[in-house]
Amino acid sequence: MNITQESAFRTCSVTGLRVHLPAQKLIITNAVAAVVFLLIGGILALLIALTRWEVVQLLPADLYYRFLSVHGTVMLVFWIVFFEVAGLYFGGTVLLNARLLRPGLGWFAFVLMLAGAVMSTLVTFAGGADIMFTAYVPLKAHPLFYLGVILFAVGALLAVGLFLATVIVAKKEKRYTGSVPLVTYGLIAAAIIAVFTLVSGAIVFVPAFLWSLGIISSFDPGAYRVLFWAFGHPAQQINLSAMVAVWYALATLTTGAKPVNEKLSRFAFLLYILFINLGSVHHLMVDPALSQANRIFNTSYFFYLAVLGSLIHAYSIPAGVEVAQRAKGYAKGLFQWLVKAPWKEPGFAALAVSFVIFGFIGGTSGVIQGMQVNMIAHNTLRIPGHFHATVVGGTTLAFMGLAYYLIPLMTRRQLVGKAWASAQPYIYGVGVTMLSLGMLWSGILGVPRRTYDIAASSAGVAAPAYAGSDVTLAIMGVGAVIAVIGGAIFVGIAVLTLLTGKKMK
Ligand code: HEM
Ligand SMILES: [Cu+2]
Repeated sequence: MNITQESAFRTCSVTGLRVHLPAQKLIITNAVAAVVFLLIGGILALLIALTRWEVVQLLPADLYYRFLSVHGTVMLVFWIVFFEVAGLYFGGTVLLNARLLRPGLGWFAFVLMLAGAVMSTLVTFAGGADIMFTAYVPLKAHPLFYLGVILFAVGALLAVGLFLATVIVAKKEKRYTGSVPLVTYGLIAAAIIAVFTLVSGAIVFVPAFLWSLGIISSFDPGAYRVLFWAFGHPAQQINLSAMVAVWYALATLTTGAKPVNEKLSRFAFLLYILFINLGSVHHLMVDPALSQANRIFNTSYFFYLAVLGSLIHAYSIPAGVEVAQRAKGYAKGLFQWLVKAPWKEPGFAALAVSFVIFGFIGGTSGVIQGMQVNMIAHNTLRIPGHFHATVVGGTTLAFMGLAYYLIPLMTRRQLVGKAWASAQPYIYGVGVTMLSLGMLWSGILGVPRRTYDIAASSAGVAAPAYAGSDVTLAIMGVGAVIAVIGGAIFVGIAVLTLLTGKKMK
């Protein structure tokens, strides 16, 4: 098949979008890989959450640390990035009416990513990398763990490059007119941040790999931490930009909303690119290696310019929905537009729940803990409490919402269990809310993160250490069970649709 020819395209009978078939295959394959890693991460999530719930304490200590290490990487890197690559190919081709430039390169990138992800996951399961998500030097893992991460990062970098080249050529070939759609613009912002992030990842993991092989004799832990967070925090800004882009997409898909002020929304994405990296220092607030001036400037000033970007999106997305709803005639009083919103539509439910959890729990706790309060929040459960509201309640749920449209559109199969899909965002949302609040609240009571047994860690401390945490950890544990059920429903719908969904024309 000549991939540039019209025969390489089909026209979607539902949306009228033109779909480049080689891109479609890559989108499906990357999304499937993403869901498989989500499944692995979700099973581990349940096990570690039921271990942190002290009265249950399910796993033995060594398995808790091992599964925590796998859970963090599999979820935050493999699930999210595979899905993002699928999203980039979608935003760069289908939304632009364009062809994917080099499908072969896309497959090469996929093979690298898959090989890397499988390698580092297996090594960690085998006990070769019980060093948790941050992999802080001088904790040392088996060389294949680092090699796996490096292969994955190189593959992801190639995929991002392919996306950017595809967008540029689409413009040259006049596949679309005017500026790129806002959703693609948000994805371009994510891709630009991704280049910086993945290069930083290489800069930190390549020496760690050599150090683990014994080729270089030492790796300064202070330098490692600074370099690691040049990768670790910007990676979250990729997730943030991609999530916001998906929010705009879901708002349009489910209510017909248009951005009320497109220029302002674009400017907000620009703020992410320009200022978000400076915020990375919040991870190093208690780090003795950095000067006080550095920490204060970054986390008390520059950081807020990125927050401003989020605040702009936080108003413009609901405003877009409101304008679209009012135009449909739901204009009575202040809130008829909201009451009459399509709450049973999976994409809208995912958008709304993800928006609320991200905004009210994730964003606020992030702004609070990203400044001086970090001095008391650091290394307590407040930290995972914050980021489960952002990357789980926010990004993961938004991606699930998009998948409810992406999967039928790409596989031409009807979604299996639409009623379950309508309920899923609410179930997942209740679970993640309890999980996050339980963690945040436990952390406020002083409960440390990444600790198998707080009873042991508080030995010798006058009672009542962590008083009340029995209740807050129970809230976290019950929330985890509900969230994992919600996650399982999503995986079930995705897999069943792929395998048994009724074929559409
Ligand atoms: C139903 C869903 C989930 C549950 C119940 C859950 C639960 C947990 C628990 C209990 C911890 C350990 C906290 C500690 O002991 O310090 C944890 C850590 C973590 N989780 Fe999740 N999680 C879920 C989903 C996710 C998702 C979707 C992501 C990423 C997109 C994620 C990313 C992480 C990360 C990065 C860590 C920290 C690992 C580390 O400290 O090295 N989780 N999670
Ligand atoms: Cu951060």
